[in-house]
Amino acid sequence: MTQETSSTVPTSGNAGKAETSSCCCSAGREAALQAPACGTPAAGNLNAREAKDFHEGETGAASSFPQLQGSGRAETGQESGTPAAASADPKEASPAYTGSAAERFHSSAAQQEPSLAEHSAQPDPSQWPIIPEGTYILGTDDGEGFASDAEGPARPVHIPAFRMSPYAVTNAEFAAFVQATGYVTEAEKFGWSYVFQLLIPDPQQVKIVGSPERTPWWLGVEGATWREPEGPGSGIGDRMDHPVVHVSWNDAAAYCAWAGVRLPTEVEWEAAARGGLERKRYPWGDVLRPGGEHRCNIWQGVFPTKNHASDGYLGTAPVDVYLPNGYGLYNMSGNVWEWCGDWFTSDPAQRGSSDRPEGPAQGNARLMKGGSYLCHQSYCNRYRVAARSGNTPDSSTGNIGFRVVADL
Ligand SMILES: [Ca+2]
Repeated sequence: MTQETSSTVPTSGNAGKAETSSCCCSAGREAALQAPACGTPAAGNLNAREAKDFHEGETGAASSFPQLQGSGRAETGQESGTPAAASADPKEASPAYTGSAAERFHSSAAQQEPSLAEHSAQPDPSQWPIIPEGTYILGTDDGEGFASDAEGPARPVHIPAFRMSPYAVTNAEFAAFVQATGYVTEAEKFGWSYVFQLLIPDPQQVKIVGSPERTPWWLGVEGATWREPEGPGSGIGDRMDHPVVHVSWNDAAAYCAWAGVRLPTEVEWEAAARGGLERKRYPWGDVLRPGGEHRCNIWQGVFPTKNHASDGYLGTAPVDVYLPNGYGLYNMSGNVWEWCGDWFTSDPAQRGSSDRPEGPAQGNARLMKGGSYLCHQSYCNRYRVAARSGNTPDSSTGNIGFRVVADL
């Protein structure tokens, strides 16, 4: 595999904002995201100038919207699309999803509007698994880890008991929040959000307001929101049990305030993700696919052009697919990045530790854990439990969601 190195040095015009990291599989809304966590030429985000141009380009542009039909579920084995081209992974035999295949995949799903009236309940933490008080070995010295992300060293951290939602917050749950409060997300206020290129049936039919120069697979789609994840005309009617996406950290915090819960700290998230195991790479052990069985929704094939989706999903998956970990938590690896409460830092001395498990007191990016459906070992191996990334609090993409916790 190609082990990426990390660069956490900002480019220019961002003095004092060096502690910002963005995985190559995510994208930031603002200029603060200048520091690519992945050191490949393709990684990175908007620099200050690009971001300025980006936002200037948003205004006054003509609109041209597609009529997408949305579903995040790739019906593997039922596609009649283009056969897979040569794969980097000979074990992958499923058809590859290209742009045209994505169109077929989308058009195969029934389009429905979410029925907000059906989802009016706040979450009930009393039903959630308890993560027991204890001293957990967090971080890693794993050779596959990204030292420049401050994944290491492995160290003991004492954590009081808490409850964690077994699932990421779903579209249904977020709809209940919006129904109760009338909340408007930041993507809705900004008027656009980042969508991964292969999820857009026809990029020529959507209004692209910009794209990060070094991560061109992220397209800023006008009108992309949690309700319409691929832009106007798409929908979540058949994705109510999928994680809500296109929600910023600020949106997640607003949901928590309404629901009487909070975002986990990084150390809480990681201790929970480990599922009672110690010093393991994934929530279930050290082998990605034990017995050949998929345990998470990531990328199979060649990033970023061919996703064989042999795990069953091109985009998001329902929050309860695959086996849970030892604490009964689902999809702690893959599917969507999950916002944590901490500020991100790439300084090991400032990250969560035994004496400061809540992370740094301030920063420019909020921490994310878990990786997403875009992660691949060859490119962004951040679906390991110790992996970490960050993004600005107002950023939103189609692969960032969140999960919540409650104190006992
Ligand atoms: Ca997948």
